[in-house]
Amino acid sequence: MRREYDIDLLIGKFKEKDKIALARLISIIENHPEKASDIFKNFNHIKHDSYIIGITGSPGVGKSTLTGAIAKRLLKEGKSIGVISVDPTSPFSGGAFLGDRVRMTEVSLDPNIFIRSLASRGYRGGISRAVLDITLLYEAFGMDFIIIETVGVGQSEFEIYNLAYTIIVVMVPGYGDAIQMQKAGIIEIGDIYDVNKKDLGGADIAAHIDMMLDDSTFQGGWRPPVAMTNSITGEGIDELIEYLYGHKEHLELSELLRERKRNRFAYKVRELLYYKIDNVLESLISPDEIKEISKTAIDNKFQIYDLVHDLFSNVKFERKKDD
Ligand SMILES: Nc1nc2c(ncn2[C@@H]2O[C@H](COP(=O)(O)OP(=O)(O)OP(=O)(O)O)[C@@H](O)[C@H]2O)c(=O)[nH]1
Ligand SMILES: [Mg+2]
Repeated sequence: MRREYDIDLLIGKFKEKDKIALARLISIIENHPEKASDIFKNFNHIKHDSYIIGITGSPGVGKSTLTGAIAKRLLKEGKSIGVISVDPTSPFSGGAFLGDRVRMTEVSLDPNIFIRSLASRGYRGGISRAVLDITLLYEAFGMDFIIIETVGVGQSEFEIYNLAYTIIVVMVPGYGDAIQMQKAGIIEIGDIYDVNKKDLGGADIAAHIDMMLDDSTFQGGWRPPVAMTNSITGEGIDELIEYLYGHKEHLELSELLRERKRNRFAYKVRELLYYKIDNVLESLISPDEIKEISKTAIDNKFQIYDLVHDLFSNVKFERKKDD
């Protein structure tokens, strides 16, 4: 078949480190999740591990600019980098691409970096599936580092801490007080905190976070450091990179990196299972049955839970012998 031939051709070029082939394969996986297994089976023998960094924070705090600054440093060390920017403001993929490209212009021209922006909605199988699959493609491509940029904590459609090994939470001067941060769940998820836009102040917020961290206990023995950066001029980036390597080493020396890798795949496995169960459910309960109980529910709306319970109780689940 012509299409399969196309994929083989792309895989061949991909293995020769052709970035256009990488871009094409990402598009195929985004738009045709059912082809993912066909594509990934070509990489079974690849053992390469990329180190995955998550950068998160409210809109406009400078995540993309910071990603560019971090990438610039890592590129200088001869590392290769794959970036995934999840942009919630863009209504469609591609729209985000230009904006982030502008913010990362300097580094985007380097042959050792590949930048992909995604809108946070509108992907078959969901944004987290798309992001995870792109990280797998980056790993197969041989990227040393992967940086995932995403807005927000706790409210985003996918939770970055399931996918990344080191999480950098970015804040800015005037963000608010420590209580707000605690409420937002921010103080729990960071491995490193960064107060960006230090040219606008921010010593007070950095001190606040430090104080709160002093009062916290840490599983695994890592006390998150607090950095201050100006990601436009690059001030403070060296220190941030030091913290990054420090955390990476901490994870590598303990069992924690394995645990984070396990988390990443547990997340993926659960996702794939949900997807399959969804399909099974469709085959077990017909749209007519759903229509039927919906009709009943119009007159007996307070019984909706019982109706669904009864419908579900009547479903026969059988595990196939050869599964
Ligand atoms: N003064 C100052 N401005 C900065 C700094 N870093 C980024 N900016 C500016 O802040 C604005 C937002 O930067 P982005 O990098 O797009 O922020 P973002 O967090 O990626 O934004 P979204 O992806 O839209 O959430 C831009 O105008 C940047 O130039 C900094 O250290 N100091
Ligand atoms: Mg951005």
